[in-house]
Amino acid sequence: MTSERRAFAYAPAPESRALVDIKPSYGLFVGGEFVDPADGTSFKTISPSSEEVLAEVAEAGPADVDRAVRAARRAFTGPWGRMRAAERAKYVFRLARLIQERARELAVLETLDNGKPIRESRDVDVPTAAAHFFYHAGWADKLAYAGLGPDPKPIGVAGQVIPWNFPLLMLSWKIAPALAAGNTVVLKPAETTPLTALLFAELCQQADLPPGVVNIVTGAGATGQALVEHPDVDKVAFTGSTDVGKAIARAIAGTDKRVTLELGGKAANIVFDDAPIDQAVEGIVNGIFFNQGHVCCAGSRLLVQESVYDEVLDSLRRRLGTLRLGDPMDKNTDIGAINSLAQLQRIRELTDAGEADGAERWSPPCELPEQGFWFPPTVFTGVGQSSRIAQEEIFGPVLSVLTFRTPDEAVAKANNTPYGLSAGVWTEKGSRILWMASKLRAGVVWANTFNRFDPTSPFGGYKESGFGREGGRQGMAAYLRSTDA
Ligand code: TAP
Repeated sequence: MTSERRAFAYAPAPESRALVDIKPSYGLFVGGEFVDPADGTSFKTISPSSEEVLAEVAEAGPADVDRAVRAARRAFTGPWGRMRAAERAKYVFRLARLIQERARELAVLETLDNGKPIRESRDVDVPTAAAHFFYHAGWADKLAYAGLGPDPKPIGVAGQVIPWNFPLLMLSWKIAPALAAGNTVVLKPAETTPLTALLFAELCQQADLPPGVVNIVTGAGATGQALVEHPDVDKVAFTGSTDVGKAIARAIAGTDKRVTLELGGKAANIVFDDAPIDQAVEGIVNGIFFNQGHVCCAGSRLLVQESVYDEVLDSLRRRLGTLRLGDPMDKNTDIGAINSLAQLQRIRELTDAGEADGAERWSPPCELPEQGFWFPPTVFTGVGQSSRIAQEEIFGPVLSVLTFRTPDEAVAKANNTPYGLSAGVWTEKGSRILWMASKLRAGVVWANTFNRFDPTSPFGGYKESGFGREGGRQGMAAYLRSTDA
């Protein structure tokens, strides 16, 4: 750190760790209670910022997954399936309230297990998770308005597999609509971030949710595979990488399982020369450095109109010099730890490939802590369209900058990707925003903002970003069977 920066350093302001009671070990949550895995195996979950072991977590094998699916089936054909919709709504609402009541605890636990800054888990992840439960509670007795006929029915048992980047939030995207529609669920969190899902299991107990409505099976990829391939799972909901999404699609092809796949992205964040530059720079920073860039819809490709290239890049570099990287539990921290060593190695490999392809790497002066997994905010300029850092999802705090001259060229470059999850457009012209939105092959197009999420708004991709939507009426439809046919 330079002496100039040290002069303006803030005093540390860590959130209290005492807010959470992490147990030394956790079982699987099946049929409303915590149980030991059939073969007794377990794995450790660590804090990525310190490499400290946080807890020992049970690893579910096929017999455990089967037990969880059977518990979910019993609840579906039993109390949950027979319950009046208005009663079901009360449970979903109660879960929303409990997330709010225990928000501090959930935020601290998420930050410890994931490495993301406490400011983000406290101000974004947890409130948005609660908002998903509140929104979907309202749907439970209004399914006739989902656009699937007068009396749509739940699908049955949902097998849900989620990634590590927004553990509690992705859980809420999965569980809230499934329950509101009358399904029961078995959810597998990511191996590196199981703890908030296990605390959510305690909230289900606190809410007196009938046993088996929500089941949580922890484990690695093999547990997820056993879940999605289980013959008594009616609906598969997966969020994760495109490679695993393709494997799941192959595995369930030929079955009558319903499926939604929310996969990777390589979003273009497009800045025109008439954009409010200061605002755009904030949007660029939020687009790629929020959550260390571990965001499926991250604005990882910046497309800048040539006439404002120098102005945007100068301003961006100045702004990046003010970002604070370090202890995720410190409320002043902007950039936390990379979630795992494996992810750090992937970021290193791709950024090295970017340099080998001839792009120029830049990072602000930034001290990395010695313990834990860290990567500095990084900007690549002179990036060719075919370079790996322009084509592949890095899933880290790394921005690839390209330029364009005309709107047509911006559209062509933005769409030159196998993905199609999101995009951003920065311009003062409303007509240009609408024109661009109609041309961009992306599930979400943000105008003069980036990374905004709302449970009422459907979210999902085109092309290799997957299919199906989460949020809004479209998200509800993914958990319902039409009775029209
Ligand atoms: P993945 O490696 O695909 O893992 C996602 C989940 O699938 C994890 O729980 C993983 O278990 C499990 N899994 C691994 N192999 C499996 C298999 N063969 N069958 C069933 N489940 C399996 O992704 P990730 O690295 O955790 O997450 C990053 C990816 O998620 C990025 O590509 C990102 O873009 C995407 N993502 C997309 C969205 C949306 S909404 N489109 C949102 C967030 C993230 P383990 O972790 O235990 O191995």
